[in-house]
Amino acid sequence: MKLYFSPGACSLSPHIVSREAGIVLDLVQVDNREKKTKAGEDFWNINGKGQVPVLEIDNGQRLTEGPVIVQYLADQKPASGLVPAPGSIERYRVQEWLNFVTSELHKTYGPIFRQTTPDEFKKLSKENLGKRFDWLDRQLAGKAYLMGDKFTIADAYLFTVLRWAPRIDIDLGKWPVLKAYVDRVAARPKVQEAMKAEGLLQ
Ligand SMILES: N[C@@H](CCC(=O)N[C@@H](CS)C(=O)NCC(=O)O)C(=O)O
Repeated sequence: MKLYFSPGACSLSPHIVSREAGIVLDLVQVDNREKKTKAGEDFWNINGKGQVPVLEIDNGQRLTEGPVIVQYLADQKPASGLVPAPGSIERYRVQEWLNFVTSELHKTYGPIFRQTTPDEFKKLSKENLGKRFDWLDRQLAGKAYLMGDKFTIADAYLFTVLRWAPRIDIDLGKWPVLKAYVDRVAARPKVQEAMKAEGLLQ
């Protein structure tokens, strides 16, 4: 399988999941500004939405949307325990987290990163993120990971978007539980591997 990724972008989440699951993927780096792969392919032909991540599965089909890709990958290796069984209430809990991360966190960052967004909008978006972080800090109190003791695909995604906070001048130190959570996930050997492979760590 092939993963189209851009270093440090939301594609880091399926990248982490693949390594945690023991799935070896071919990594195809995409320049998200130029919309070209490293080999010079037009990325618009790979994904008409022009966004990473894209997972090309072995029959040539392409899957997009990070929260779906991570479930697909983890379902290939159910013994990894990265996602609860389909149909179980725990699976819906993980999906509840994935949906929260995608709609309440991930998509709030986008306009803050964009140079053309008016400052007032950026300020409001940062305040909204701060409110979500207040809530998350309480949810994670006394837990190692979102689902308890076990690292799941939802943690790979949450970690990926929390990593962006310093880039928009949000200091996670204001939320000690959240900060400890990010450090805990960052210390996982497979997470380190993925970050090194993307050039995010020495
Ligand atoms: N709904 C998509 C969003 C993916 C997304 O926002 N990708 C960003 C990187 S984090 C991207 O490729 N942005 C480039 C662009 O939109 O031009 C998903 O959840 O996978």
